[in-house]
Amino acid sequence: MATRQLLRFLNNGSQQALLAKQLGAARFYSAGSYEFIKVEVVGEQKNVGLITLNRPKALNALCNGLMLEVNNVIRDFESDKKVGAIVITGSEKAFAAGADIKEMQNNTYAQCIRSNFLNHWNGVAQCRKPVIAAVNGFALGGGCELAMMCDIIYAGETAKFGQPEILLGTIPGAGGTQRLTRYVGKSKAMEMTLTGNQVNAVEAEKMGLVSKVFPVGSLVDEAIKLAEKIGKNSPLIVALCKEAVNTAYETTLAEGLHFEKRTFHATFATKDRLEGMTAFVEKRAANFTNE
Ligand code: DAK
Repeated sequence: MATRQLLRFLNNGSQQALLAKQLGAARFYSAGSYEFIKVEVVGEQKNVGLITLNRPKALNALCNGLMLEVNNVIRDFESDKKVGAIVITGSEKAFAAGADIKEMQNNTYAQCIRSNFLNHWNGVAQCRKPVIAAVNGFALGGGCELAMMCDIIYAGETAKFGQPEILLGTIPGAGGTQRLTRYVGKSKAMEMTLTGNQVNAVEAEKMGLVSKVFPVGSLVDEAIKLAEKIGKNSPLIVALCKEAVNTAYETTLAEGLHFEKRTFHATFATKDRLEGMTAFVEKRAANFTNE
């Protein structure tokens, strides 16, 4: 049976991704292949990976299976040379209303420790390609944290961000006390995490959580346009730039500046740096080759 036929035969996205990998066919993204997400490659150049969270009855609550599918697809997009950047979105009503409360309701501490509960949530944050969150509707708890794992957040006018875990008798577990504080500062992070209060798109933009706000209907297109624009640059240099910006969160200013300078120096070891500067001097568009 041909690889694609065999892959279609399996109706479980995670199984498919695993088999696709084993068969060396990591670039198989079939619309109906996943249980909790939709996966497409979009944009004029077909260079943008689009993941749409698709669990509408539960407002895209991030159950285990959904996060496993997201991680698998992120890995596949990472290894697909044609994909320059990735967009993650949800529905107009909800980006995601958090981790699945029903799934974790009866967990015990011992179970959490034994299974290292939800440890696999890091896939998006670890992706080396740029990831853009396009948030319409609710981004609550793990939904807000998933958006913050992305590199850029675009919001639709109806977006609502919040960390309501305190109302459930727990605290954020995937960056709500750490990434949110770095995004918006201590006072606003404390207010949001200690009350569970939500902020709307305009407030989120003012706080620096969101980089731009768009009408609901054009949000995803705008996010794709942004991803396409990033995708025109050298993938190699984009990855270095992303790493350098992220280093700002992990180090002192002096260490970060040193890392940035050395990384800048390192770009002079690439053909794309020479091509970029030569194209400028020759007044033409650069033709990057990822070398
Ligand atoms: N989990 C499970 N089901 C959910 C859900 C969620 N988070 N949010 C909504 N749903 C389900 C509802 O139960 C309902 O299903 P049925 O009862 O009809 O079967 C359906 O979605 C529609 O929801 P509502 O009827 O409530 O819709 P409304 O429009 O009235 O309200 C709402 C929308 C978003 C305000 C409300 O649904 C809501 O408050 N949802 C819960 C929001 C929340 O508390 N989120 C935080 C969850 S805790 C970690 C990683 C992640 C996390 C922790 C650790 N590690 C890596 C360690 C994350 C934790 C969380 O996110």
